[in-house]
Amino acid sequence: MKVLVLGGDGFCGWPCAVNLADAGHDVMIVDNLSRRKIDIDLGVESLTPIATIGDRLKAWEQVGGKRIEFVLLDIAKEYDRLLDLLRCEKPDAVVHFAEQRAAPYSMKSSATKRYTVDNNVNGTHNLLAAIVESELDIHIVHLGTMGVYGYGSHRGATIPEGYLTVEVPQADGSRFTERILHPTDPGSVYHMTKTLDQLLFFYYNKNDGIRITDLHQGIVWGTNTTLTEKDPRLTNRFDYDGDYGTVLNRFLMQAAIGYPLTVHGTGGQTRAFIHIRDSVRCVQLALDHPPSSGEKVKIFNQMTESHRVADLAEKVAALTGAQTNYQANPRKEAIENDLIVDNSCFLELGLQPTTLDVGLLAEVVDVARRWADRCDRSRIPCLSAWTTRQAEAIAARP
Ligand code: NAD
Ligand code: USQ
Repeated sequence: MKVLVLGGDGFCGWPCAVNLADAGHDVMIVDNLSRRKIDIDLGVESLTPIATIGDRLKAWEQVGGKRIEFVLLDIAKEYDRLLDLLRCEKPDAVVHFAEQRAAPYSMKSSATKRYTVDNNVNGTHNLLAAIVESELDIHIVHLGTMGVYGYGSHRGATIPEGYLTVEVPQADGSRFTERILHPTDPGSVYHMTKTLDQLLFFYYNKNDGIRITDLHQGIVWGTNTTLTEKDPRLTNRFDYDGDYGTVLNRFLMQAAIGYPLTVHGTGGQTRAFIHIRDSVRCVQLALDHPPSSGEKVKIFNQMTESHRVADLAEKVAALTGAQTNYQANPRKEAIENDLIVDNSCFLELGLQPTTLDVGLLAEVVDVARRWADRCDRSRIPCLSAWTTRQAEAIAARP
């Protein structure tokens, strides 16, 4: 299969691209390297040293399977080049990772809010419009987020895979049932762009019959896969800073360097998680099981388990002896929530979930210890505030 991996230089995209190449597919990474530029703008670096895209690809050619091609292209701005690329490559599938993916970064300023909306919504829309204009039958596999469903209003209900069956009352007292997109409740400008992506997919699938799989992914933890471990130049990125670091990897890294675990609020927030190795496997499963022609957008909940933030901190503390620092929450979010998720689609396709076992947690701590001297402790706190109220609370932190 010929696959374009949009955003294939990023944390989820890079291990996915090498995995697909290893499986024998023709892989082309399309990336504008904006994430590396944001690192420079923020003055932070991945905890693990990452090679340039050129060195990554050279290393893969030496130690890996099939060669991976690379095209430097901004999918949000370079529509004509994207269309030409599709026409020329005629891919069977496009895996779409190419978005600004950090909620705190999206809430930093009006400039980052606008950039996140422009980049994510235009990128997704350009891809859809270009597929229609190319007249090619290309399966899109998009990385969405569990955050589209929101946290806090489910009252013990199980979150279905994208669609909700509702009963609609009629004036005469009768009712009809309908399968609708699950209502959205985004918790940041970033998460909001993913809810807009969902509507774009719904429309282009209905109007133009584009075959789409939207993966509502939970928080990805871990760093490398067996393939990215094959050579130091293949090493995956490890974000730990207050804007791009995600909660579990941050806790494991904080424990490794003796920094008290930064729990926001009470830590009653419950979130969905998936290990990077399972994330890679899920994308492959989604590519192997495309929707058929005329089928509605397939939506899978790409997560394997849910945890409360405070429980994660406790687990990491038990493993490492770390201290915990409950601190004013920079986000406007529910103090606590339940989260029961249906993920049966991937389980039925054969996913064997990698759960939070002590061995894998320790593996991340080991990676973090190895690169501890690359950590800038001043960049650990999350300082991007959702509103002025949270900004004041952060400023009042002891
Ligand atoms: P990342 O920032 O590491 O990677 C994103 C990649 O896309 C980067 O290489 C960046 O340069 C590229 N990119 C961004 N905008 C682009 C554009 N306009 N044109 C071309 N390339 C562009 O992020 P990630 O963690 O790998 O996330 C990838 C996708 O998975 C995102 O859509 C994100 O929303 C989703 N996701 C990530 C997580 C997670 O925990 N990391 C969880 C759920 C969903
Ligand atoms: N949190 C802490 N301490 C920290 C960092 C975070 O308590 O040091 C809390 C946050 O307040 C939040 C929760 O942990 O309640 C999750 O935060 P996160 O940064 O780990 O995850 P999030 O902002 O939701 O975003 C990440 C990815 C995003 C993806 C999303 C999946 O960056 O791309 O879409 O996870 S999900 O959370 O399922 O929506």
